[in-house]
Amino acid sequence: MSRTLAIIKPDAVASGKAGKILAHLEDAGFTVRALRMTRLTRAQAGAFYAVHQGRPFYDELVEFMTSGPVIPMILEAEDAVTRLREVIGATDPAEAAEGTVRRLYAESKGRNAIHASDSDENAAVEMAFFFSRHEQLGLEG
Ligand code: 3AN
Repeated sequence: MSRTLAIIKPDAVASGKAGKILAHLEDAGFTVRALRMTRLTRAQAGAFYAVHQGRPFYDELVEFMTSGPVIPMILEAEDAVTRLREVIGATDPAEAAEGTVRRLYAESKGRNAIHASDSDENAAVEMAFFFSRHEQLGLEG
């Protein structure tokens, strides 16, 4: 078993799709190990997406991610990172496969409903970004 970080983004929270997305992830075989609702500051969103700094969509991305509450969560499954990327679909919902979270619930490439870590290394960094060591250690069983 391994773990990854997902974030239900402000568009999906605002449109009342958070529950459906959570059910979709559980139905796909993920166990929720930690979850909270929070609102990112500009500094936090900027730091989270630091790898995209300088790209044309960076400012828009930070603006969007701070526009309302988000729901970060730690999900567990076999090959969690790879499996979750499959379940959420391509960045652009128009290109996402049928039945994926983004195909079902995302509005656009920018407002695309959900984030998922793209590697085990980034998953570790991103889980630590939202959840304390204490919270992560208390998740066994
Ligand atoms: P993914 O979320 O599928 O890993 P990345 O890592 O390429 O996609 O991009 C991170 C986030 O940046 C995306 N989830 C999306 O919200 C935003 N983004 C990426 N490309 C664009 C774009 N061309 N226009 C607007 N926003 C974008």
